[in-house]
Amino acid sequence: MTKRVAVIGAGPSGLAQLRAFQSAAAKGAEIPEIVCFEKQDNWGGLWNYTWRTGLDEYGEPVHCSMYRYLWSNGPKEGLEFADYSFEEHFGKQIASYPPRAVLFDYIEGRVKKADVRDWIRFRHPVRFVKYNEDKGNFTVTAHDLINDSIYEEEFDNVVCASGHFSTPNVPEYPGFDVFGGRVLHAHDFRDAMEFHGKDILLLGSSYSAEDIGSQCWKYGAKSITVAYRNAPMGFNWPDNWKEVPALVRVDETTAYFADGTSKKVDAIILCTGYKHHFPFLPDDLRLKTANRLATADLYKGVVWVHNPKLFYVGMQDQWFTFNMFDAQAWWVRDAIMGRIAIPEDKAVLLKDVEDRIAGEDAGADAHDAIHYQGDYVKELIAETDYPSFDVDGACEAFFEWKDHKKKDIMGFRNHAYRSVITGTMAPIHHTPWKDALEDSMESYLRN
Ligand code: FAD
Ligand code: NA7
Repeated sequence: MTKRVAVIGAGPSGLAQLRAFQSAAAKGAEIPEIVCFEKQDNWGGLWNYTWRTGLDEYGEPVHCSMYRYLWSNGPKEGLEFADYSFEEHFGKQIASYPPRAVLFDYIEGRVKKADVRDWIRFRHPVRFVKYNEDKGNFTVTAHDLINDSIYEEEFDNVVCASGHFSTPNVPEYPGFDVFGGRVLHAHDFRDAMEFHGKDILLLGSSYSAEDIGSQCWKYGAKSITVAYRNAPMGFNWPDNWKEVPALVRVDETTAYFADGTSKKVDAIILCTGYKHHFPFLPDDLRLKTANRLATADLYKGVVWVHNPKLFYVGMQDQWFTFNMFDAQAWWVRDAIMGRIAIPEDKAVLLKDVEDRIAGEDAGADAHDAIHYQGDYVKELIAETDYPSFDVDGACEAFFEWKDHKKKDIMGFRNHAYRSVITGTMAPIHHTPWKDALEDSMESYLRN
């Protein structure tokens, strides 16, 4: 009987999994039956933008953490699919930091071409996964939201690709309950225009704080104050942008910081990160990890060490994204299809995890971290037929990107890089990022 494989999520990671199986089928291999469960009504994961926040029309937590005016926060040359270049999709080379809609279109283009949409059951959140010791398989419980019916099916393997930047980490600080303005998490931030002319406070010193602050600056916030817990981001910020030490408390109008200073603010945006959150998995299957490059309990970064029939894709913190998900998905496909053997000795799996954690910990800085993840991508690609590409070249794009940010945090998106897939240089975008207020796909592609 044909194996059955459940894929949870049709974001970039889940879609990479579908494309991996489809590419094997296209080469003549007999592949398992694939069922992808997706809780949203379309594919693309976080890139499937919605104006909604909180709960959706079915009462499900809204998955989207992206916002209007979001442009790629790293060069597209670092994430390009090795089997589907930007040039193939757009018919020409495009500038290096595409807005959200452009990247959505690119993600969608590859899976439309692969013709895998029928493998996906949209509006079907997975409610539970259980391992059946007696049968050696999984029972997946899903909710068909459209017909409001809950049902079970059995699968030989499960690939969890449900993402980990959707369930917000929401700290509380004294006085939030009396503060007169809005307090929201980055997950619920949508439109920077809301903060035009306002004094805003952001907590956090990572990507969300940097980018949401930059959006608000671009669209006319009066001032931006960012409170860091451990270390400031330290960029050369515009005049109306200030980094201050940790928030201590707020009252009705004012925020007070650890260095004794204070600032009257209109709104507080918590850019305090996300949680790996799998409410549909029982204790014996549920990944519990910090947001890091070497996750806990995943052999080769993808195999659940406590039950190697379960796989996770895309659970690492990310320098590499789409191409790393591909490398993982191709590897998982081959493990499921018996082309790659997973060691039977659990001690070997655990040692692999330990070594990966030690490898990450041995790195001193972002430069080492980029190399570390690049090496991981190379390791996986070497073991499958995913098209090999110049991973070191992608690392170089990341190094240049970091350098450009250091030089000009509001100008780094005006640079262009060379594709490591086609070798072509990207054009410089026609309008500097800070002036490109209209960021539709049509406008971006006018290069
Ligand atoms: P997701 O995109 O989160 O997709 C997971 C999918 O699983 C979703 O479709 C969700 O609906 C579905 N799902 C979840 N639970 C269930 C369930 N129980 N049942 C069924 N389906 C379920 N990366 C970049 O490369 N460049 C960027 O510029 C960039 N910007 C980012 C900006 C923000 C604000 C955030 C939060 C992330 C950004 N990322 C960026 C990183 C992002 O994580 C990846 O690009 C990518 O979206 C991860 O893909 P994924 O499939 O692993 O997860
Ligand atoms: P990250 O990268 O996980 O960063 C979370 C930030 O939030 C980080 O600076 C943390 O501080 C800070 N944090 C966490 N808890 C608190 C509390 N309690 N108080 C103050 N500050 C806190 O998440 P991001 O949302 O920035 O990025 C996630 C993805 O979204 C990323 O891949 C981007 O591409 C988009 P710390 O530095 O630990 O002191």
